Amino acid sequence: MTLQVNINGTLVPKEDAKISVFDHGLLYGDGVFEGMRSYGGRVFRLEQHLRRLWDSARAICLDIPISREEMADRVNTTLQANGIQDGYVRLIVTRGIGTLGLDAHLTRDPQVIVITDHIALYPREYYDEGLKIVTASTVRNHPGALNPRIKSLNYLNNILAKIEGHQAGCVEALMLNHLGEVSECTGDNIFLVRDGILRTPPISAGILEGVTRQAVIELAKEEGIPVEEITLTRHDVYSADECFLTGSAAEVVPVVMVDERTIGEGKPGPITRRLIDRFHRLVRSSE
Ligand code: PXG
Repeated sequence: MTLQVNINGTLVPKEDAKISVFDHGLLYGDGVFEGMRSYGGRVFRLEQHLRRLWDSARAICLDIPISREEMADRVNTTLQANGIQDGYVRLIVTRGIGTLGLDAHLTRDPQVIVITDHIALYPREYYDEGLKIVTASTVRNHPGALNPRIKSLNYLNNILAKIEGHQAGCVEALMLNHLGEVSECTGDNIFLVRDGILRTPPISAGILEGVTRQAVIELAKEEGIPVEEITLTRHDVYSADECFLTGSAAEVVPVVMVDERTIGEGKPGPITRRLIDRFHRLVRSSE
């Protein structure tokens, strides 16, 4: 069965799922998106993802032409049409067709796209043994230039850092903000454990407010693990007992080496393992 893509409320086979070359989403990366996971046919924290999508759209003066309820309906219809239980969902809202100039006022009909697919998960050994990552020289976008809280279609900042990661033989790369502080990875948030305390950079470090990040903070608190959203430096990373990343695609994945420095014991730590376990139980219960 060919995959069906939802474009503006209509399901079309993926071969026919096409957008105009005059769409400002293509011409300028002008639009917003979300990446979400479904477990057992239900999207994990759909409302939070929709809230973030609407917040991102508002921040770039883009009116999403449908209601959140309608968007949620389209997500569920598309998952069902493709018979997807455990999968990946991508929402895209582009600025729509315009002129070849930058002017957003001259565009019309934002395009609303829902793609659902089976997910290509990270290999099992990443979770069992942990990842090795490097710090990218590409600095995370300055919040005053393009706020990382906006999940815009312009992801070149992250892509440039990810290329650096790949060049160093890594699947993720750590990004610092314009002050040299730890911000996040290219498609994941970062957490450290030191002396039993869980630490992660605050939103003010210039990061995306990850849905998985929020879920892990809540789980840690339930487990009685103290959590701090606090400025972190590379020194804090190198001297951490444990490190892990969170993201819709990766879920919770341990990190055991950063810039050739071994983190803690060089294997996934006990708090990381506990939170991975708790996270798996949470997504299965679809909270
Ligand atoms: N930071 C950035 C910059 C991201 O793009 C996260 C953190 C984690 O957020 P969530 O809400 O997913 O916990 C992201 C996630 C992918 C992929 O396929 C991931 C993201 C974007 C595009 C692709 O891994 N964003």
